[in-house]
Amino acid sequence: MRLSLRFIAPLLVLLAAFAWALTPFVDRQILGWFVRDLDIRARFVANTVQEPVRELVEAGDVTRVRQYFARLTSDERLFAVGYCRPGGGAPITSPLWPSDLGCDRLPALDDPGGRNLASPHGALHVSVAPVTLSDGTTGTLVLVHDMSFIDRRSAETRKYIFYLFTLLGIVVSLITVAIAQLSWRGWVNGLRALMRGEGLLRPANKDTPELTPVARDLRELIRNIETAHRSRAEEHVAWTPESLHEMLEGPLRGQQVIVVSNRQPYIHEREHGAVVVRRPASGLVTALEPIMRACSGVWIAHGNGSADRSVVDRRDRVSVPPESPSYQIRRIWMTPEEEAGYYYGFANEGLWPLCHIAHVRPTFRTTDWEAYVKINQRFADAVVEEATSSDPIVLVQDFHLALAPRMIRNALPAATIITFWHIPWPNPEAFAICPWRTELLDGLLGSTVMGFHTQFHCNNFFDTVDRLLEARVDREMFTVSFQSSLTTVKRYPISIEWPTPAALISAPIAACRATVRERHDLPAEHAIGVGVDRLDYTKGIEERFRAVERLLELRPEWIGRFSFIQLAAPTRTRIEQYQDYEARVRALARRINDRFAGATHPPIILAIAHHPPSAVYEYYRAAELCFVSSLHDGMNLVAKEFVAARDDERSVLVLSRFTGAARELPEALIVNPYDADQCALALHLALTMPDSEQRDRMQLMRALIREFSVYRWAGRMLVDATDLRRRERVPERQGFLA
Ligand code: ADQ
Repeated sequence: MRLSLRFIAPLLVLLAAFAWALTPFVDRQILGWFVRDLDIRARFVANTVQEPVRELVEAGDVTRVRQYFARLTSDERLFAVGYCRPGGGAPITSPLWPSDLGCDRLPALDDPGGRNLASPHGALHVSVAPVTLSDGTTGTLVLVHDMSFIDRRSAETRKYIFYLFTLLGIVVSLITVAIAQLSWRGWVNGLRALMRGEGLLRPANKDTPELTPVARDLRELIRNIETAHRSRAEEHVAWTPESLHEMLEGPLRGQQVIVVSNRQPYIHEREHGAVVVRRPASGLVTALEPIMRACSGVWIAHGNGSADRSVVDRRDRVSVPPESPSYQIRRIWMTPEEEAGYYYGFANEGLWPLCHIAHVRPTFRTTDWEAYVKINQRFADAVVEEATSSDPIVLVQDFHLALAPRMIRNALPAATIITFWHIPWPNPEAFAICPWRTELLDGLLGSTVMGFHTQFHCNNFFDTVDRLLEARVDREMFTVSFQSSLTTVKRYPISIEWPTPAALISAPIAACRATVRERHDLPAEHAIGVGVDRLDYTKGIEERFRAVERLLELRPEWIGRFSFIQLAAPTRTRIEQYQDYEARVRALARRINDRFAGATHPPIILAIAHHPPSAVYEYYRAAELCFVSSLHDGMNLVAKEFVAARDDERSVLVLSRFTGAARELPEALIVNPYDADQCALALHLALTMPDSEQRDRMQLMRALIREFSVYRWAGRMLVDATDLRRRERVPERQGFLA
């Protein structure tokens, strides 16, 4: 309506002004026509009455002349008639003769047009005609016409002009509004198509050529926005929670985002009768929570807390974060048997060792597989229930949910499913051990995008698909085409929060050094190495201890002057292999300490516990070195946390080459954890490294983590989701054009 008014108002104003300007012209024109009519009429009347008037005048009977004139004025237009004698004097007139019209005020006889005269009776028109007498002299016959009818006609004409223009205004307005609405709709549809990206690939819409210049500008604008977002992702510009928020407010405005992971971002536990909320220390939660907060999404996860069931609503949902609820956790429940089969069995005894190749045999049981299928379906069903549109963006996390992408795809074909595999992907020979290898690959290829930490893992995935499935692998375009759907396989290296939360690095380095040494009864100058891991056989904790032992063998000067503190969080303790591993690690630490029992301080300090993040960071800040010796690790966040913790730009990272992190942090001392001599040498090198070299290495590693934070990891996935969603709409249009 407002749009229509914008058209109609100026149009009406213009028409009114035009009518107003036109009226005097029309008046003048009408007056001219009527005056000309009156002159013709006057000549006609004069010609008709000339003869009788001449006879009556020559007869000298003034009374009869007057009577004759009075008869003539019975014609309604003829107001008065008079005769001026050749010699002048008062005219002989009909009764209504205008008093101020004397014979001396008449128009000239040779003037073909008459003269207009204002009188108390209204406007009058005076015209004259000669009356030639028998003595050769010429009198003047004066005909005075009433012009008031012209005023009446003029007023009527003005009225008709008004009606005409009003009608014209209404008709033109209606036509204009109808055309404007139609064109506007066409424009809006055209622009919408452009925004969806259809016009970006098709240079111009042939149905709406008028959109071509707009299309050009819009294409440029969209390209600029895309470039800005891409450059953030690709050109080392820092991503922040705010820029993630911008993405969701901009290109992804109004799109629903659903995260699916086994681990939940908040756990409700019952402690001493009261419910407490815990936030597990997890890079995943740190990265995905800003997205969830910004789009009020849903996070679907296993409810494993002791009070989880008591706080959810009828639909198993709870609002989080507790301090300012902005998104929902939808909890999935499972029986202890289901959890044993799906989580401990198939995921952690089967897939975990299968993918890590850390010399622990994977165990595959049919009952575990059945539980895995069932629980994946439960997660997928929850996604479908939570979806408020047919095309949500679904972020599926990790190896616990390999089948869910296909199950979600079957129910929501238009969904954008981004699956991230947090652990390594092995070579095809190793993967082929799994009895359900094709089912797993099929499940994962339900994804729109499949993400790994490194290109090496992407390549292994390509090789596996190539070897085990009838699929088309395009290594140039990084895609797999399987059962008429396309999966893009990309590298998204995960990282940590930057800047590091102030609470974690608030205590000064010197204070951390002093506190840690005091806690373990070590002297002020005692050198410390630190290791922080879940107590998992893939983390190479035994290899690490052997390297420390070898250091003391090769460089005995460190005996009693160096201790390695290992923080080890118990994990998957129900699984036998993990119980064995813990026993082996404890025994090894004991043996090495016994071997160097003569030293004033033990070489290995083993603290098996889950430490709060602030305590972990205190150790990072207190140590001379951090040793990450994973036998195989998707990324390894400990390496990045350690570097981020060292804002003093000192200390050294010794890093296994079998971690994803080693590809991003070449300034660390990169080692093969299986080579104890090499690792021992690296430890010695770290302990004796000059400050300037420590600073140079730290600065480079810190710069990388600053730019490639966990927000970039999430942001790049969202950028790709945006691009793919736009492209996915194109085939429908191409079909339409064909
Ligand atoms: P994880 O195998 O768990 O992760 P990692 O990336 O090192 O390995 O993350 C461990 C996290 O747990 C770190 O944040 C660390 O601080 C914390 N942590 C370890 N020991 C702890 C302890 N004793 N007390 C308290 N906190 C402790 C999987 C893959 C990795 C990948 C991540 C993220 O195996 O390769 O980097 O996912 O994708």
